[in-house]
Amino acid sequence: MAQEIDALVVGAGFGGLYLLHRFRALGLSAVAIETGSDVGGTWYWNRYPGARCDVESVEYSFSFDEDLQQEWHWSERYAAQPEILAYARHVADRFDLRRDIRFDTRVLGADWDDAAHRWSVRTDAGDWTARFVVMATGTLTAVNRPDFPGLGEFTGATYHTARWPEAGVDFTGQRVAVIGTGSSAIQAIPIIAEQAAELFVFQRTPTYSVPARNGPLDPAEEAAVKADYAGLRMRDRQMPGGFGSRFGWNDASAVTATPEERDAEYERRWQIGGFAYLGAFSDTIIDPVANEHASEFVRRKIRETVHDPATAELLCPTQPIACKRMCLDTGYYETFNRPTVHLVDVSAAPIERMTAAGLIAGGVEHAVDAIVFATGFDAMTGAVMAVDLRGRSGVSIHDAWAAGPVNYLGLMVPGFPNLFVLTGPGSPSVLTNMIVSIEEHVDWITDAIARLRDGGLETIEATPEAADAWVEYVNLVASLTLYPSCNSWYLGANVPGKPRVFMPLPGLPAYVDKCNEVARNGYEGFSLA
Ligand code: N01
Repeated sequence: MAQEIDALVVGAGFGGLYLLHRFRALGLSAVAIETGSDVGGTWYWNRYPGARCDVESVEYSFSFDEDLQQEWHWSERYAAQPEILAYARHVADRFDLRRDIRFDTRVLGADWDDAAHRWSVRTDAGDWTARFVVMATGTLTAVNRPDFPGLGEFTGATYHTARWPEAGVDFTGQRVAVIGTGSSAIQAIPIIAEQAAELFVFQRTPTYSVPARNGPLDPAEEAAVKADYAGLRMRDRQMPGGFGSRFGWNDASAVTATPEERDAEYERRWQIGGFAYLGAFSDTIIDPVANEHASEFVRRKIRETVHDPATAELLCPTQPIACKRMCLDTGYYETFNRPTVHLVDVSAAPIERMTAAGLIAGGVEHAVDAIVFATGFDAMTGAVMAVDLRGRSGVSIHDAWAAGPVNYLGLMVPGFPNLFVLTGPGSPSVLTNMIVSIEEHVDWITDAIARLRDGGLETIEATPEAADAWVEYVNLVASLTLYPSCNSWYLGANVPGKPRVFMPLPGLPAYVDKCNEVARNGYEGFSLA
């Protein structure tokens, strides 16, 4: 017998936690179903060595409760995974959310019942029916593990950064291969290199990385933030990515600046560390000439840091900076000065296969004791499509999204009434401070449900016309930037066979204004019944 509730939330990461809190306050009966054994979502799964956030701790945290943000103390400028997980646990306990979370349970599918106006939800531990379903499944959840030939033949240990053993791994004395050089690899490599006897880094595309300049959180800075936390949150929400207002966005153009002005600004921000670098000039993401200036400055830093000129050259990216997500590091480029660390270029001669002893690339076998897959995710759509969602007339999400994700405001898919996607494709999502985007979406969804209830209505659904126009708009905005100009996971290019569509929408403030305007205008673009 299915259990009846008002709202079912898939996932108990930061999105799921805040949804439960808001739904409860609205008087809804709500339950979150979570595959993991605890809360935390991405911070529950990504336990690889060196995992930490690339948004500063005082900004990568909830703003919805003043007492919460005043009482929590972050120890570092960029919190490491265990501390962020502890924060998620604290939020769950402080707001007594655990009683409505079912852990170690996977949502298998959900079918819309048009007569009852409810979703029938199947899990591997029983069934539910719910008026509303929210996919709080996270954007970087479904693991991408390339299907290399011979994978099963390797006799050593294999790991994926996003499914790291809870007990940790000691690589002391081992020969280790790391496949990938994205954000996860760039954080893990310096630490694995300290332990391993030999480390082989298999690089297909070099990535731009800027020093994080992490360290203990300065008590004076923490006090200043807490003295006006609401002000900081408000200013951050005016930034394109919902964070970084303290370092600001320089309105000047890199193209018209003199070489001296450019270098001074890049250097100033390089010293600050982190994403401040991308705010050096206003046209970095839109003008190829401006972008090349910012890119070349990083290449110069790489060449200054890495002693072996051939290795330095291999580490220098050629795609526009920020086209793939920029990385933050602590000692990444310096790691390649260790005699035990070897960069293997697999751009032209890809990894061919695994063998019992290791892996073959470019015709050379590299014998190793362990292989670390830092190969990323089937981003943004992977976790939503892993659930067998069937909307009106049994239409599957796989059919609805066969040519790429279609939705309105990134929030609702036509033909799937009362089903919301949190921070999904078509919204700013991964281009932002995720917690800000989560709060914006949860507040909007909660308000929409309250509006239905107050109006004696039962369903809300995006119209196909509004969704088609929205997809066109997202593509148009992306095409005005350099984001779609390289093979990134933003485009789905990292997963063989995935439709190539630029998924996130650049520009948080304009997006939030649009969502609020839609709500003010009686949810235009949605049909309410
Ligand atoms: O994954 P990625 P990630 N053969 O997709 C390579 C967030 N995050 O887990 O670029 C050889 O970025 C692939 O090569 P290429 C953040 O948003 C945040 O590192 O496709 N190589 C690439 O180098 C980030 O962007 C934080 O040519 C193969 C790597 O694997 C996102 O998560 C920390 C390959 C995958 O890099 C994903 O990051 C960590 C193959 N067959 C993650 N297939 C912070 O907050 C893939 N690769 C700091």
